Amino acid sequence: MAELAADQHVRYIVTVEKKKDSFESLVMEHIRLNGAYWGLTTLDLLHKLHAVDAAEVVDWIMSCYHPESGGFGGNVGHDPHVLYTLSAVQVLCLFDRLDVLDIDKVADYVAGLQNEDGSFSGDIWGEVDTRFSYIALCTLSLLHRLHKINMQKAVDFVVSCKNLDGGFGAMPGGESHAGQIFCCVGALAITGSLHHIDRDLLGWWLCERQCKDGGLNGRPEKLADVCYSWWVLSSLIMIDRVHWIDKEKLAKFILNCQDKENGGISDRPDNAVDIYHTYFGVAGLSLMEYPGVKPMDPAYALPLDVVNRIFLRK
Ligand code: GRG
Repeated sequence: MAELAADQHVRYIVTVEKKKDSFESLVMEHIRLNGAYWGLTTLDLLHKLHAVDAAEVVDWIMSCYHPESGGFGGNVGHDPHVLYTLSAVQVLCLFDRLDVLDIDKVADYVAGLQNEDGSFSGDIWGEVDTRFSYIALCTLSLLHRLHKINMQKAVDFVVSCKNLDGGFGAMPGGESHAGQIFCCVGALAITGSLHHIDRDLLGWWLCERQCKDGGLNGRPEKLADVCYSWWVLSSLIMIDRVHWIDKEKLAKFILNCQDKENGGISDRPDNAVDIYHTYFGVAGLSLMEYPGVKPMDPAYALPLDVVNRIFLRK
């Protein structure tokens, strides 16, 4: 089996960050904070977080903060949204620098996006999606502020998005999709509500995502994509059914998507690499206990030592 080209991936991540006028940097302009989470978490998983200047990163993160609302934008001067707020909190967790936050202000921003039916909007414009339920619960939990929301209603909304096939969609009645399943299972794991899941039924749907090439897809009839290594495996781990996947075939698929010379991982073999698939490829390998990669927490999507530091120190 091919090996993980860890040094090349580290070099790729550090250079993407520096090449501000590259194609990848330009298309990621509006989601830069999200990209920072993907890149920096990958560096940490590969034991190389020190390859970047922590103080510089923290200053930049805080330049995306909106003190009036308490939320973070995807880049300097961009509007606040829960997705970037979670990324900011996650990156600050990586560097153990939550101390720079006005924690109650940030938590109030997130809690203020909860709707009457328990769902969460992504920002003031109101779009509702189970992604935002997960993001809100994950952020508030990392900040030790879950008590600021109506947790029962938050759980009830997620459960109302469960389908007959055992999966979950973006809204009640929405098609089951591995990305949304991660969000709903993660939300239920964080709130201690996994008993709402039929583990065998969902485990069966999730393990059917493994394609002949060893990779995982996000829903029936679709092509495998490296990112589903994370969305599917993390969900299977949370419901204790990860042994239903052929891990060796999946690891081989991920490793075949590497650019072994210049670093980076793509969605499928021979495609162009990007930072999103590099993160989810390495994260997937972490969930399969690949040697040299730090273990990850499947619910918080952060290295396990970072999550332990947050919850054991409290
Ligand atoms: C902290 C890891 C972490 C996540 C934050 C944003 C978020 C919460 C979760 C997103 C979950 C999600 C919906 C992932 C799927 C992303 C994806 C590859 C969508 C592509 O959808 P299609 O329809 O692709 O283009 P398929 O593969 O179905 O053809």
